[in-house]
Amino acid sequence: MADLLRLLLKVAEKAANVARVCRQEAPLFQLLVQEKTGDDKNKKFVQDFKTLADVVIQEMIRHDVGAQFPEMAGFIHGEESNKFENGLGESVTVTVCSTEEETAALLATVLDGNHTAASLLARAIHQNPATIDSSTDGLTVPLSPAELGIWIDPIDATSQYIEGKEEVLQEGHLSPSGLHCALVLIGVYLRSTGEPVMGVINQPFNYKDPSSGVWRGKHFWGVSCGDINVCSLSCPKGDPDSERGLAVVLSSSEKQVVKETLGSVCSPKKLMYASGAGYKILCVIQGLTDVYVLSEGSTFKWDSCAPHALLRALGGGVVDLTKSLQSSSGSQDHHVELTYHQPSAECKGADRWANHGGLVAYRDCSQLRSIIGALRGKL
Ligand code: 2IP
Ligand code: CA
Ligand code: CA
Repeated sequence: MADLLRLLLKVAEKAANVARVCRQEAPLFQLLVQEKTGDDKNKKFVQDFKTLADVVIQEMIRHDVGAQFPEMAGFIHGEESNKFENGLGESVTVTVCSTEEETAALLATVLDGNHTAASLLARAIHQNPATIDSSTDGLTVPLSPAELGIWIDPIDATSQYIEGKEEVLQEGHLSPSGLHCALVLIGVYLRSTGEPVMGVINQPFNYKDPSSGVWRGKHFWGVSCGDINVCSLSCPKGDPDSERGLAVVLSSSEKQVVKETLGSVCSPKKLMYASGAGYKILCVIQGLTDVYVLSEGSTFKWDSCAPHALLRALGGGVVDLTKSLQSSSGSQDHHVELTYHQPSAECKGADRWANHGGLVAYRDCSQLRSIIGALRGKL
């Protein structure tokens, strides 16, 4: 299944192109913002954003993967619903058609007849991205498409994507907010057990060329199945001459008791805040922090599946916080790792796929144990 990995890297790059095109045209971008309603609303936000870019990207990935791996077609899920309502109150189902012209015509109906915008989007969707160097040669992945499912978050950290603050990233430093927090996340899991086995992360706004003003992206990938654990990044080395304590990243909306408790186990200045659930897990993957702790059920399967696979490839993982606090064997217990195949039957809409118990993303089991130990009895 190394072919699947190469395809996912390619579609994620195409997705990043769509995300960049949508931001480049300010008037187009205004058009794309639509409010979510009903059961699909992420209850965490009073107002959530649903953009046509999100829907288009998700459908494009679904289309391309389904075309090359028909066995997976019914098992490609994502955050967005492909029903879109245009300014005239008409409901349009967004799909990727077989030609650029047909896709442009369909998108024009969503965009209330704005053919310029529709053509720009259709071009990005149908364009083959530049080949990306992924060094996946020689990689064999002993899985077959009929045993796999996919979770897509077409754009994670939509609020940062829409706000559009530009930051210059510094090597080795976590930067709390801005366009770089927006990520394309594609995760692959085993249908039988729900384990995440492959993940691709694309960061569309990694670096802006100062002379041309053009944004460049960056991609990350990982495979973890059986004895095969490969990641595009190597496990970050700890600082050898420091007895530094833990570094932790949280959401700024995290509970006060969690902030205070973890503040006391962290080294000074190592309790940090950042936007984007995917970006926070990516910070753990890159070694910009040690763990990401979230005490609420405000993330979903599509947020964690892809980065979870990369962490597993590096020897870490993502556990359910509530279950870990209850489990007597703590982090030794494999049942506390998040899984991706079963909905919560008692919930409706997007909530069926929430990571209800909160989570801890980690690279190192002993650091996970310290976090669980510190939080036990506090929540
Ligand atoms: C969001 C996004 C938010 C995150 C939230 C996710 O996904 O990643 O940033 O909140 O949990 O569901 P926070 O930044 O406080 O961690 P999306 O942008 O796709 O809705
Ligand atoms: Ca998300
Ligand atoms: Ca999203």
